[in-house]
Amino acid sequence: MSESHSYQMNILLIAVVVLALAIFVPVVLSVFKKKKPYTPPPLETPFADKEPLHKSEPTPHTELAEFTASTAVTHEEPTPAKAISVDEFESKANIHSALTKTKDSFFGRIKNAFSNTDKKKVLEEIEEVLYTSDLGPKTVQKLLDKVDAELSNSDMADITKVKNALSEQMQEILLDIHASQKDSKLVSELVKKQNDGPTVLMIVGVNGAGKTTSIGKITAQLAHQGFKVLVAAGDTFRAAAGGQLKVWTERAQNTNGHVEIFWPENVTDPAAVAFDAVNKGKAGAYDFVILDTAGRLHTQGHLMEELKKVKRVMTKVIADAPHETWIVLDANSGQNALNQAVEFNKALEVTGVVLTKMDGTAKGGVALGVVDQLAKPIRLVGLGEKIGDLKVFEPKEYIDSILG
Ligand SMILES: Nc1nc2c(ncn2[C@@H]2O[C@H](COP(=O)(O)OP(=O)(O)OP(=O)(O)O)[C@@H](O)[C@H]2O)c(=O)[nH]1
Ligand SMILES: [Mg+2]
Repeated sequence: MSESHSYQMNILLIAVVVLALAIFVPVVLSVFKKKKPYTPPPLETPFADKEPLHKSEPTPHTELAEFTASTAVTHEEPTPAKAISVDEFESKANIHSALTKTKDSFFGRIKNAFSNTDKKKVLEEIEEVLYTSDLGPKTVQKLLDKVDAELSNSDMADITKVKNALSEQMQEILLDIHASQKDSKLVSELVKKQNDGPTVLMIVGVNGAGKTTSIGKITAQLAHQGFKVLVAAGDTFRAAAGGQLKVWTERAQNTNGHVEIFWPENVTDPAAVAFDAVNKGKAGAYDFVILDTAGRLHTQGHLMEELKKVKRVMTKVIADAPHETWIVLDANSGQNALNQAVEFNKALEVTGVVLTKMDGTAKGGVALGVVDQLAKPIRLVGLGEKIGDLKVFEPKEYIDSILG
């Protein structure tokens, strides 16, 4: 074979190979493309069809570890607070107008039960109203027993007599427990002022109950009276919590009072904040130290343990501190507020209740249930978002408000 012929054969061979590749490569690629992609098996979710626990609860904090996380928390400086006008401080809010909706849903509905003159039927209707008024079963039974025992068949037609029976039972539940705060109008009259060192108040409760807001209102009032107050930012969980407290502190300062915030940078352990705050309060001759805490669910055992520790460390500085431990409850939580109160009390032995958001709620009946269940006084009621919207709880006024 001549050299030129062999060269031509080689060219031909290469051309055939190139042609073959041009045909087969796309075919092979398309086969790979068509191959079904891998899809993982569905995750097993055995509880997917179940109702979540604590459906109505606020979003819980996740883990204790996050409370004591080593990541440094730097302060988020809030916008400075505006000066408080006298109008705002001297709020006109009162429990009578705040409880209009509660009265309508409570005594308003009881009144409607009087279309009937048969005692048994009237009692049944009253029972239904009471059971849906956030009082709790134990309290409902007491009220029903009273109405049943006090009234004869003919009395049942008399709404005034039923009202008086209910009022008497309510007084029985509320008056004795609140005897020590009778005629008190100010926070300073509710707490025993310590002669030696600051009076320490610890404020606890679930998320969003109104702890920080109530502390702001309490502080403003104390400062306005001339007390020296240290407010401690013990909510180290939420980055913005200290800032929120600072705004309230500034507003309280604007009442011409001496208020300071203790908000240490980069401290993530709430027990450390509490310990240092009480120390500072003692060394600085403060009249009051008020400790804000992070909201938590009463069902979160580890977070309740943490709160116990916060309380315990304060005794290392002042043996009987905190002198008051108040649980803040949102009146709108109704029956759930009763559970919160019971569980927080088990863990911390609370000394009183601050019942917030009483303005406009139809669930104001919860006050009666909480006192009956807890056997602790309601110290204060929140009647709005302004600095002066916090009043000492007065049982008689409360009873009159819900019985119309
Ligand atoms: N209408 C009304 N709103 C209130 C009252 N008290 C508090 N609030 C509002 O409730 C919301 C929550 O209040 P906070 O003081 O932040 O509650 P908190 O318990 O400190 O919340 P966390 O720190 O998140 O646990 C705010 O919008 C307050 O303005 C009250 O008595 N009446
Ligand atoms: Mg708060």
